[in-house]
Amino acid sequence: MSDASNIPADHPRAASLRTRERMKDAVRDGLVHPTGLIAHGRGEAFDYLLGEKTPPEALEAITEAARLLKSARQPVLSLNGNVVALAAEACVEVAKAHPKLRLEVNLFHRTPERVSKLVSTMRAAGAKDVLGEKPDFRIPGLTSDRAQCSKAGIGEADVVLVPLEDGDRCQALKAMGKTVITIDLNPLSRTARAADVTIVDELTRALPLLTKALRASPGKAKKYDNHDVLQRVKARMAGLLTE
Ligand code: PTJ
Repeated sequence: MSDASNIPADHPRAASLRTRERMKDAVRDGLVHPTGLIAHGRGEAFDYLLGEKTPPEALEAITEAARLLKSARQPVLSLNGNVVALAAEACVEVAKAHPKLRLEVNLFHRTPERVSKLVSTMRAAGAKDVLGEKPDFRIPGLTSDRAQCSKAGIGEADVVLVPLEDGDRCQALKAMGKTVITIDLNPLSRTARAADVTIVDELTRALPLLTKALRASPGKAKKYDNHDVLQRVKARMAGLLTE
């Protein structure tokens, strides 16, 4: 299989194969870091354990995430290479649903060229304002390049949505007193466990649901326990394994 046009439409996993092609092209174009393909494969494996469907626990987490984002003083959606390659338009829709939310490119494998390409991709997808090209702030306690961010974005944010995150930064953001929301198919990851709200779902399924929740009128706040949500989603995955 050399490109997306060779994938038969009736192939049972055509959608997944097309996404793989898109990720491969995004590596070629310098948007996704090569190790992003490994992260994607790990995500695919965990998605099997969800039956490739949004679980009810993710819907609970999405409702809580929307509530936190709507009541935030300065909410930020942090973007990495995988997130932009998979879901640039869906991220723009989230931002449109919540005009206070700022978009910021923040990378683990940071180069100025990659940041600029990702910012341009977001602009081409309809984003008006994307931070990240002029970092003027460092996240304390992080030695990786991911510490470099914008004061007006992640630096001053009180609520940060960080999909497909690595654990170190999640913990560093928490240590700064921020509320962290993540989208991560792996409920065992350090990020999943450290975040305040973990949406265990596939990014491209979860983002439109988040947009819908942001547009909905706020319902009554329900008690939310992230540890309990993670326990239930793990039990769901284990159940699927033993079916
Ligand atoms: O673009 P950069 O340089 O910032 O690098 C981005 C990656 C993703 C390479 C970097 O952040 C990384 O290595 O991440 P990790 O530590 O592999 O974590 C990514 C997490 O996202 C893993 O737990 C995966 O299971 C999960 N994941 C992968 N694809 C998806 C996903 N979760 C939801 N939807 C997906 N499509």
